[in-house]
Amino acid sequence: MNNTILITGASSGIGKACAERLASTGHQLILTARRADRLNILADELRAKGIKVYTSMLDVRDRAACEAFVYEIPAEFRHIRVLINNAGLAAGLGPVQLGDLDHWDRMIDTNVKGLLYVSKAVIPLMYNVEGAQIVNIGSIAGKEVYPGGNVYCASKHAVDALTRSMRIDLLEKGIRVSSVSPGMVETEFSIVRFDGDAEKASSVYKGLEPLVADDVANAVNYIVTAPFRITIADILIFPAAQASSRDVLRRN
Ligand code: NDP
Ligand code: 8X3
Repeated sequence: MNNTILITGASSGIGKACAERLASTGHQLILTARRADRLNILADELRAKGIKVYTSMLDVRDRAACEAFVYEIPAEFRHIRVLINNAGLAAGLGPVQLGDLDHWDRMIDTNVKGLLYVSKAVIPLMYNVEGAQIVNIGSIAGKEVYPGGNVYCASKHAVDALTRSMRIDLLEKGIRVSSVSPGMVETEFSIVRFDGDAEKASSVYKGLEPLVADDVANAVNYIVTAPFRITIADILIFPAAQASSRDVLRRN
């Protein structure tokens, strides 16, 4: 049976770039997200290159849907070697005292609970798969905090804690657990964060060259293609113009 890579949030940005990059590893792909139209376009492009792809419209916040999704995976895709927990978002940026509770729920439900729901449902399919591994997409926001980042930073600190905890818990099952923790990557992330305000989103990257999604996908590819004797714990990756959450060099 062929080995499968499952990517959450594959309709855009880093998840989509991972699908495109990892298509060359010889795995078949399971691609999930809420926007099925986008997944289908991507899947057709990959199938045209000879890659076997299964797509599923999945909202990772929906616990029952995560459980049902796993039951529905076709037999030929069930040998899951790699799970990439990428689906995530920031909603808003501002002081906690002015925080929007719906934003908070959305970030915690997606970034933390969604990652847990998907992992809990998928992990049993990874037992006895040689070289099994989970890659969580963390963030510099999971290592540091910055003004107005409060709940997003907390959710990514939770991803960091879960990555380290899962690595310990899954040791006995032979499942390696890694994270990739990027700084600024220009995707739809800031457009989502600022509720579709494209001007505000582009100002985040003004005067610097941010990472592109493919830079992160290359880091994920390094982890996924490493020899099975290696666990890469974490890759922290910045644009050259960034040294920490708050140290960014902008030129006009
Ligand atoms: P994008 O907005 O481009 O992509 C986010 C992806 O997550 C989309 O495919 C979206 O799909 C999916 N997603 C969001 N909510 C859900 C949900 N409830 N259920 C299923 N899928 C969901 O942003 P990025 O590619 O930048 O973000 C990917 C990951 O990278 C996130 O975890 C983010 O926190 C992290 N990250 C991003 C950085 C950046 O600067 N861009 C830096 C560090 C980390 P759909 O809407 O179709 O469901
Ligand atoms: C996204 C990067 O710096 O906006 O996780 O938090 S940052």
